[in-house]
Amino acid sequence: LFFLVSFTLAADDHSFPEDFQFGVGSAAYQIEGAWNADGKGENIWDFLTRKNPNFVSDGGNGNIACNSYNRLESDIELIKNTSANFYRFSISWSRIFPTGHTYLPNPDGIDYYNRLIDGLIANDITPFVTIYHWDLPQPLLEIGGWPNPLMADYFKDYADKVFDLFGDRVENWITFNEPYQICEQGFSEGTLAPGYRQMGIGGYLCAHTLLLAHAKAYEVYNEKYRATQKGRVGITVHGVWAEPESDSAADTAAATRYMMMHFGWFVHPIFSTNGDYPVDMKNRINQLSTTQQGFKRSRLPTFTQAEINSIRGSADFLGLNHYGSVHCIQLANQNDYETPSHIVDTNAECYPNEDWEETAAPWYVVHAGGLRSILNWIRTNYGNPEVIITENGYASSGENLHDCNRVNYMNDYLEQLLHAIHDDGCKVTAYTAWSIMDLFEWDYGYAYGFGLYHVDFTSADRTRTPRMSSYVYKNIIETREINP
Ligand code: BGP
Repeated sequence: LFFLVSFTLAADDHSFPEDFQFGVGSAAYQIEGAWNADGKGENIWDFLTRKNPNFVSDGGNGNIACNSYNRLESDIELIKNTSANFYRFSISWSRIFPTGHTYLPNPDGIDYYNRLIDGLIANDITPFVTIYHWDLPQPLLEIGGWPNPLMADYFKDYADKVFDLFGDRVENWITFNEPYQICEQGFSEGTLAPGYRQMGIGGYLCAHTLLLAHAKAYEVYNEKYRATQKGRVGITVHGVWAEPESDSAADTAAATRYMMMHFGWFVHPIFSTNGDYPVDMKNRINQLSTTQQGFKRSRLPTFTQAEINSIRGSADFLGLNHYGSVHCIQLANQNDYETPSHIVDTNAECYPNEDWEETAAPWYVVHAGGLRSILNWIRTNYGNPEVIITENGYASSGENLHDCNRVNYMNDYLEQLLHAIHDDGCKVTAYTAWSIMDLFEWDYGYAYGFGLYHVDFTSADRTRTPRMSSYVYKNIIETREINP
């Protein structure tokens, strides 16, 4: 019976709760273009894609992207056409503070975000702002970037100014988008800017500073702004759902380790009661560092008790970016690896199941049940915090205006979300479709897109055309129901 109940929605359960909010998303470097317009400073993506034009697989970069910097009014119109309740976008740090330092502001950059925020509000669209979505000012990389502990204070100063400048109109804040990708991919594996390859070391240092930076920004908001601005501050973490390949104890443990060491790495310190990295993560890295790899201390830095206290509970909601799922088995022959890496530390080999539908983005496969599972994992492990789905979407290539696959994806994931809300009691209050339009994708440039709108990147004005999914989504938002 439980099986039937959980896979067929009762009539009432087809609706989203009355106060549930729907949005569409983007990020500054992926959409704005105008990389050096009106006093904007250089960021790590500007720098790296210029220095190494093939860093992104199709040779793409965000120099022009969707040219949204110059299409502000028409983009607001296009968001309005989806009936979205909110627009999630990010602020380009180097557009408003070209050197990264807050004592040197760029008035034109600040003006751009003021016009964007005011334009959204005038159209009844709530601004939902990501403070940092991967585009670090280049001068701050030159002092080491996130692995440098000083960055926690530089980020605090930046967040403080952002609250001060825009917080009279913005009530929804995300400090960081996807710390795992920023740190592990940016500073350990080198697959995202700045492309530093310091396996099993750089990522942990970066993550440590980033968590402290997040907590400091949260503290500043509480001390200076919360009473008057009455907003909320959260963090967005990328959550791939990991299932064991079989029900063996080894595979089950591998899947749990994967969850803990990707998602829990960041969610645990903020949302668990112990306010620190997951215990298993600490033990494994400590053990491998000191025995197998001959380090005198753990490669994972430690927090002081005061730091733990400041990180624990430092978010009003958890932002979840969810695209796909994996199956895990225990890594074979882990002792063959002499160099440290997060993969060896995790000791799990995880791949999408062959039966799951592929999308145009390698690794993102369709498994809608994974969304319900990860939401329940959050509910049971972290005391059912408020969750906002800050990204979910389907990658396709080409124009694809009649995007049935994206529509099916959206319907299926939203249906699982309804189960999580109505049947399981998960506290999810908002959903963001990634992305409002096709935009620059970090690994693959313009090879595929997630857009509700197609963008013609060969046309000078980057013409936008609505896809079928934009109408379907609009209908869902207006009726607050999925209409398969
Ligand atoms: C998330 C990022 C987004 C977006 C999306 C698609 O990780 O927050 O900015 O890019 O993934 O990913 P990709 O660009 O790797 O296809």
